[in-house]
Amino acid sequence: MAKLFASINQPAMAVDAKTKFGPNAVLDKINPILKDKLAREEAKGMKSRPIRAISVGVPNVGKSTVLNRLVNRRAAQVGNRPGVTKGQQWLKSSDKLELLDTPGILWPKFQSQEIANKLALTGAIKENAYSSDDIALYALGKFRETMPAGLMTRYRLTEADLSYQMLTYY
Ligand SMILES: Nc1nc2c(ncn2[C@@H]2O[C@H](COP(=O)(O)OP(=O)(O)O)[C@@H](O)[C@H]2O)c(=O)[nH]1
Ligand SMILES: [Mg+2]
Repeated sequence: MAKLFASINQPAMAVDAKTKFGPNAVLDKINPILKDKLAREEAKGMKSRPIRAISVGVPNVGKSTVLNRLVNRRAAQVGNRPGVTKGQQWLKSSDKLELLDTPGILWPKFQSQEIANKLALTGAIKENAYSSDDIALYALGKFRETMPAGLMTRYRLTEADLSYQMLTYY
């Protein structure tokens, strides 16, 4: 992922929201990007204002969790389903950084069934918008292909179970 962003010249940092990281790490990343703008404002004698940043992304990827980490409290509501964040609120991370949590966004039409399946699987789409049987079969097929060992451990399956030809999924 870091390579992908580097290849399009997009500053990026990978974080695990479950372990500690703070506003300074983020500000270290943002400040060089805004350097010219901040210098212009200072030259005009404007007093320095906090940087305001918003979270953008598909539902249920951890936006609110990252923001809570940055404000060091549970200000933004978190949940393992899409649509937990409703409305919008500015959160104070430090004197230098304010953050806006937003509900996730999805584009109006998915390019393929594969993309729709993956979004459903990661919990980005509301459960009543798809058939959970179809998505479960899709997941089973996918995991059988990409991580059979993990699948066997998690569901206590044998090799024979995995090679069982019952799956027709689309
Ligand atoms: N393991 C792990 N789980 C996370 C991480 N960030 C968020 N989660 C979990 O993912 C789910 C969705 O998080 P949330 O912040 O509500 O996502 P949002 O819809 O993008 O705001 C919650 O159950 C979080 O506890 C992370 O970095 N690691
Ligand atoms: Mg949220």
